[in-house]
Amino acid sequence: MDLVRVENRGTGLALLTIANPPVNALAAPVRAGLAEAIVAVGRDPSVRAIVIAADGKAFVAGADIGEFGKPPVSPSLPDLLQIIEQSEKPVVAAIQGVAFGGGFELALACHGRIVGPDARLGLPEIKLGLIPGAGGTQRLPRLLGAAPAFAMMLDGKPVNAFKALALGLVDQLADGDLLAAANAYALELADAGQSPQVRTRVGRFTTEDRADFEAAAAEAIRRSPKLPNVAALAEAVRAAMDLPFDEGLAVERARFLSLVDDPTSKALRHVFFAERAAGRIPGIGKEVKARPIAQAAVIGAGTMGGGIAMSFAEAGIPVTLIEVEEAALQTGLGRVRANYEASCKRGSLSVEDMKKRLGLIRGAVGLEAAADADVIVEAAFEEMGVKAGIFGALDRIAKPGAILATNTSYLDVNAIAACTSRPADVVGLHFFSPANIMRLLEVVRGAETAPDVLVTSFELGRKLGKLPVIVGVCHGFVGNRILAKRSQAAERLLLAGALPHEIDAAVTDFGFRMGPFAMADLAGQDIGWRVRKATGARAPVSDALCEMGRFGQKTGRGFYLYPEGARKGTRDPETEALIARLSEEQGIARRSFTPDEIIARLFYPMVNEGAKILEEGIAARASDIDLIWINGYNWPAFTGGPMHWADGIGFDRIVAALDEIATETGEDSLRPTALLRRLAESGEVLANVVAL
Ligand code: T1G
Repeated sequence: MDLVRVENRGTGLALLTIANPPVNALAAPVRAGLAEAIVAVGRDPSVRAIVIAADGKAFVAGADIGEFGKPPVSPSLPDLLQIIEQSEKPVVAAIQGVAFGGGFELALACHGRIVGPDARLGLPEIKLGLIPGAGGTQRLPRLLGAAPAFAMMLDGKPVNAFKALALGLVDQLADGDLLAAANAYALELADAGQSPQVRTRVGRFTTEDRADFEAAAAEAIRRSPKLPNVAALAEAVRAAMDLPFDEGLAVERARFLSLVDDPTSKALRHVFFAERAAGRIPGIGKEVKARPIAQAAVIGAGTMGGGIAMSFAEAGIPVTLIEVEEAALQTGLGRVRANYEASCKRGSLSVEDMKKRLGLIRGAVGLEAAADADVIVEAAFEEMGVKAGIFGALDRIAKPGAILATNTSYLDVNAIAACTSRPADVVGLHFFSPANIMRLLEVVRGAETAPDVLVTSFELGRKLGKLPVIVGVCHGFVGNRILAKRSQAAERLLLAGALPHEIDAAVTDFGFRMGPFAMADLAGQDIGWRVRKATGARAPVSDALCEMGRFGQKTGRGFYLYPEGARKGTRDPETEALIARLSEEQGIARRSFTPDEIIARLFYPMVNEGAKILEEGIAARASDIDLIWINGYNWPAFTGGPMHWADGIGFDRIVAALDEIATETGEDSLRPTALLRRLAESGEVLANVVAL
């Protein structure tokens, strides 16, 4: 199939159409096709002007991310853009849908740009750990100025057609026939003998603009010490101001190519493809269609239930929030309103939108109010008896075909399904707190959950702005099961000799926003304590603190001290003395640990548990586990997630370390699982392990 069609319209205009579904990525054959076409029509005396258009909903999604790291294939994108820009015959881009990354850079190298009303233009390379590598850092500042261009490339967000026109990024917004407008504009340029090049735009860099840029660059670099592409972006934009165009282009290209090989970019590109792979549910093909979801119900107006109801309202889906008695319902509705009012106060939500969302949330008392819902999400107390009662009642109340979902974090979804006569309609939808903010949605596949219920759950999850990931039924599914391993490892480390602030510092230096102990104090240790008492689990230090009523921030002290309600804890000598006493009672000779040892002792057991999860088929692929920890627990995305990070460490090292820790602590559960031993012997990586 021709990836670039060439049509000589006989009107003096040549139309080049990119056809590389699904998003017209600028893969090597597309670049070659475009280069050949531009040269060919450039030689054709019957052609006076050229338009570049594209098939499908996207103009061009960018360079082909899958090509990075592979041997380069000519023409490179900069070479192609040079051919376009140097064309004597004017070249105009006709942009519908997205023009991202190299797609927007291609348009900037053209002599004119016409957009349709659905166009979105952006340079999101920063999100891939890169910078624009085909002139974006040199051309965009010439159109916008250095500071606005730097800001746009730093957040990577697109602008819509109207904003693009207002900013002067495009020449026209065609509200009718986009191609006709582009053709007319190209011929107009030809008639005027013009082929205006963005590279020749000068005079945008005022003293004020330069000062604003330098301040923004310094702040951006300070905030992202672990991201080399931020400094590289600043360097490239500075070159746009200080150097002739081609020299600036050379600086950009050199920085871009070094970033392509950087581990942070490889990690972020891994995450990009992981998010797309997560949408593929094992054993379910595209022929399985979702059930229609016109209205929802949420059972339980607590923090989770309220947050879930807010997610539905945000997606424009009417939702009934149900409680067992009026007072609890009013408390829940009050909390939802307070959340919205806080957002309005912050300016992140308009009053109009708040009213619209509140208008979509109806409160009710009694499960009968769920009778008309197409999906019902149970977010009641985390106790099997309570859930069994609710699902038994819903089985009688809910309409045929309604999806019955539980938001349980730990409990057995199959046991809950067995409380109904319709286990095929039962699924776990495990939201993460706060449910209206956190992206992750673990979709728990019960033994009898119907394929279309899973497809509906994924489609609904995306509509709610979530990242759905399929998981199997076990205690804690994937995220919390691995979290339990980290929590046990953290407690073990305290007794072995490390102190809370040392462990938290190692974890935040790794890239987490908070360490495990600061997080426990923030969330409140009493929650985990209650679960441990119910399951007979032990956490000697946390249990001792909870026995003393030291739950964390909410009680003014936990692992740390929070004087006068401070948000940031300070070391608590009493906690440290308690830890030393517990070590002594257990006959453990305390020793110090380096940050690297702390990271290994905390994270290797998590990787081991992830490997067991893959062996048991609880997760479909290693990259799903990465997404769960990045989006549910703030594992730093620039390391790719726990499994991608482990791939980079090497399993010979991890297996040896786990054996050593297991021997030292006598914890046989830390022995490396068979899959890890296999990888250590074969030198293989987890990324190639297909669990299902
Ligand atoms: N390269 C390769 N494949 C891509 C791709 C890309 N740029 N964009 C999307 N795909 C694949 C994706 O993996 C999926 O594949 C399918 O297309 C549909 O994607 C030199 C260096 C455009 C908004 O970062 O943001 O240009 O799973 O499910 O929801 O300066 O895709 O079907 O096998 O996301 O409709 C910069 C990335 C690249 C944009 C469409 N561009 N893409 O969303 O579909 S670097 C980007 C997106 C660059 C230059 C630099 C979205 C989309 P599969 P999808 P969608």
